[in-house]
Amino acid sequence: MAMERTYLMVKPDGVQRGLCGEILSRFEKKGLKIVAAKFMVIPKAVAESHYGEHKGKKFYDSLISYISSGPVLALVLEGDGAVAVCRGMMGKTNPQESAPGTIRGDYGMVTGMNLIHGSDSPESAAREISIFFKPEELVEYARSSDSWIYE
Ligand code: IDP
Ligand code: MG
Repeated sequence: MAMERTYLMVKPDGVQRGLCGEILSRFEKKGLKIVAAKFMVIPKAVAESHYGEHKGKKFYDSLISYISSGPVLALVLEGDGAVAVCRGMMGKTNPQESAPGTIRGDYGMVTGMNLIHGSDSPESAAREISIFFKPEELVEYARSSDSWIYE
């Protein structure tokens, strides 16, 4: 197994629409393990660091104000192939192109309000986790259900 950690975040539109529980519940039911969670408003400078790869693109300024516009639910989830599994559950960046059954496909209408962020590679995950969480905030524990999730 390739146990991985990924950084996920219910974006401000997801929080305002009351979808935190619904979204986290999907990941929990799938079998992902919660390693860390934090409810916070992202300071502009932190948003700029997180989305640094998009600096200079035409949507960058609106992306930074959107992601800082209200609280987000920041999460670290763990599981076998967690990065790709979670990206699949999120759906494509544009909710209109996301398959029904995915989070963006079920709840979103436009790219600028697409409800959720998820790391796109294990390397991005490590970088993003370190932006939002201190090492001691990542909780180590045994989960008894693991023996019924993994063979
Ligand atoms: P991802 O979130 O699916 O990884 P990225 O291409 O990394 O997609 O873009 C980061 C975020 O920037 C998107 O989730 C979305 O919130 C926003 N974004 C990307 N492209 C556009 C756009 O064309 N218009 C408005 N917002 C965009
Ligand atoms: Mg991305």
